[in-house]
Amino acid sequence: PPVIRREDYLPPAWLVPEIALDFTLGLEATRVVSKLHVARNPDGNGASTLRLNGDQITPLAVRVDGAAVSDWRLDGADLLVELSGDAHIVEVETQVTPAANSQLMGLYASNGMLCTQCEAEGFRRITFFPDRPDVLSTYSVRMTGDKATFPILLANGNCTAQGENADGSHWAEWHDPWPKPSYLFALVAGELVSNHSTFTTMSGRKVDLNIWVRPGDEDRTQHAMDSLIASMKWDEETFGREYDLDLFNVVAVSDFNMGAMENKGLNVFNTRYVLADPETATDGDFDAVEGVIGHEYFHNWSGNRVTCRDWFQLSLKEGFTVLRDQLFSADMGSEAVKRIEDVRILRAAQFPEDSGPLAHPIRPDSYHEINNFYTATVYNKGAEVIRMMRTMAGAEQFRKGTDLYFDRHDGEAATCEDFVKAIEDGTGLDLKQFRLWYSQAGTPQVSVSLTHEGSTATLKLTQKVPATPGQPDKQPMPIPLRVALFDRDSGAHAGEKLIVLDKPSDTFTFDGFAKPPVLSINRGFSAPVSIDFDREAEDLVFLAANDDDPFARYEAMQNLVVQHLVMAVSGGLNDETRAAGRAAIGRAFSAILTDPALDDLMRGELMILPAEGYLAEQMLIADPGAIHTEREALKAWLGRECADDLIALHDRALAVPYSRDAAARGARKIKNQALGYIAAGNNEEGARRALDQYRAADNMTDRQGAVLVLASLDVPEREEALADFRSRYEGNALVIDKWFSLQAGSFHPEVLANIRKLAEHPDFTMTNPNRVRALYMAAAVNPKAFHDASGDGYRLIGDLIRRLDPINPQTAARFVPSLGRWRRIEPVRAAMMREELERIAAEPSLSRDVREQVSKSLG
Ligand code: HT7
Ligand code: ZN
Repeated sequence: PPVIRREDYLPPAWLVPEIALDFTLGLEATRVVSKLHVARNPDGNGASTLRLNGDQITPLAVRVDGAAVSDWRLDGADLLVELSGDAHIVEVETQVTPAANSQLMGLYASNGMLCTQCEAEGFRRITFFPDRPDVLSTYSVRMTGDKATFPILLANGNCTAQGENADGSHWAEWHDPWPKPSYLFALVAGELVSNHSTFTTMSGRKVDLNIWVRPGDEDRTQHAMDSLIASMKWDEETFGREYDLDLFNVVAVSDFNMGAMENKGLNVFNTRYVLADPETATDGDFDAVEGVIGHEYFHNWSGNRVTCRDWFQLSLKEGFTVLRDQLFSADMGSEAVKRIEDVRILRAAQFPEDSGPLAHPIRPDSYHEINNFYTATVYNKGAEVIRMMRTMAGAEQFRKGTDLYFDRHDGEAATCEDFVKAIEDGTGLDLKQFRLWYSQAGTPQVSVSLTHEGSTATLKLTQKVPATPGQPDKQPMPIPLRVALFDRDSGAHAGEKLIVLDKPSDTFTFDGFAKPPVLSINRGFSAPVSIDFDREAEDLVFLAANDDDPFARYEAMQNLVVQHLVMAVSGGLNDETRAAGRAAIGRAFSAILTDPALDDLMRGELMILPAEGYLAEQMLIADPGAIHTEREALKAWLGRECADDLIALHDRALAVPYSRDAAARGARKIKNQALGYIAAGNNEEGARRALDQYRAADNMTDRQGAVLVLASLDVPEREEALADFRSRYEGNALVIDKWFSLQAGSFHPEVLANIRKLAEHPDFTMTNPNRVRALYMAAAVNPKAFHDASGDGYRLIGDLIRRLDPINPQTAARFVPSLGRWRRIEPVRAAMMREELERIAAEPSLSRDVREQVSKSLG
């Protein structure tokens, strides 16, 4: 497949200021008539040929200015029409088969209803169109369908007319006044019920809000509605952004490739990010609903009103919108905990991307398949890059920059460069060198040393941006680091400073220290870098107990454990140093368990051990077996060493009644954390407590937490809990997904055999992405299953990719990166991972999605 390059961008030859779409709906066959008002683009190349993209559709009729034409041509999947003048009306008829659309791109059937997914290039699977984000049109949509099958007919914008026909069908017309690119088009038809509310905007306009779900699900929509209203208010207050239509619809569908989609005025959501009640959703699920509802809503400005010029600019809308949703969630709950969670996600998903064969800058230079670039780099690192600008400018100045960006580019298809320029102009920052963050891939490594002489502490920092595929040499980037130096005796510091390392190496001096201070660096994770600082365990214990920056406190605890486990895995510990290392960790851990000044949400966060994947990232070549063994051994040791405190914590938390307030959520978090350690230290005690917790549970957080622990144990209580869980939630797809995930993600000795059995379970299906992810993504990220020494875990994922690719290539391709990590894994496993990739590569008809990921991974 051809490579698409950013530098080859050309403006479109033809624009489409208006489009009218007429759908005759059917699950098996839907007829589409599109009427395009096309106009020659004064900034285009003047070509007389109109190129309309298509994908697996054929033109049934083509008319130009009302007259049928026959001299149209197909160029691959695209339709070419010759036009003589500067403006024409081009009509094209197509027919699609939604029920056969297992890719879930374009128009497809889900659970008896029809819905669309057009980002990035799905619109061309519905009708022929210049399917690129810099062609903006106003859309009018007419839908006709059987009233019994499709009682609700929705599209973007406002409903302008509706009526009934004598044959039992009915119709509706929708008009969206805001010009938009085709990827934001949406249509939904089916039997739906809504939770309705209203929101009055800051200028006093009343907006109707609906969350549409299948009948029976409406009782689980209130949290989504509350989150939507909170998002609308927050965006007005924080970014000055007001909603711009009289109606905002959200529809939940059960078959969806990603989390949700921000179609103008008609967001389509994976049910997973809409439906939540205490009985079926964990606290984490509630938070995810709030975050994704916010994210999609915020796109109304960052993505829809100002869209992307081309798909290389994806981070323009996604990075910025992720930052906006992170700030929103931080304001809705605990800022400290949210920051830690976001960094954990970045490290788990983005750092490995940046250090592997699929590394790319947040603004990529080329791609084969754009679906492969909806990555943690574009989204999460993109957000971090914008967050750094905010840190350097300060929140108030940053807001001036974003106001300018929205004003300047409203109604346009913009670039990342436009964004940076607006931030530069609005804040007064000089971002010339900072732009490198957009073009250079790889996680910068900052080496730190701190010396002390007289009363002066000298901080020496050196940066290195590692080579990545296609980018062997890198330039130094501006790295904003929030630092504080603690006095050892008082446990306090004289104030935090922001320093910017923009050279390969630099020194910074700090006066007034009689004794060597303790350095707290990259506080709040002010830069998405990895810090290399070899320091005494006692300094980390000090920071874990005293740092007033919650992220830095968490980081100290993580570093303490990472340093110890990396040494342990590499065979660098003897009995004595192992005991000393554990003792230091034990002291810090026990301080966390008992510190009365900590709130439980934060305490729960601090109790989490670094993930095995993150530990592997710290090593040039990792042995996943050794990492697993050492980490589990440390967990068990902590479970035994701190047993009394853990049991006291578990008992205290068990006594807190269910509520959604922060204290009760904190109690549930430490309850599950404590249970995990208790079970690691003493399987029988853990199993007994877990089963009691399960039986007494009146909410999903407690229930899932108990099953999570039991699923990894080889005890009789395991079967009881798993069987009860399944029968209790029979028919609830989202909870049955959990049932699959809990088993596939477990550390049970037979986990791989269990996964193979689950794949044969009648509730398993390859056509529902949530179910596929529930089983197989849980397996792919489970180091015990995936890295099993037999290589069967690699085979499991390789087989999945080959079987899933013809059904849903986009979802299949998302499993490739796990195998692509082979270069960083010890040689025996690496060879087996590579072999799996080669087996996939040998398939004769791979999708573009999987082909690109596999060949880059082998490359
Ligand atoms: N902007 C949306 C991306 C998305 C998507 C992309 C490709 C294929 C299917 C998809 N569904 C949603 C979601 C978002 O980031 O807000
Ligand atoms: Zn998004």
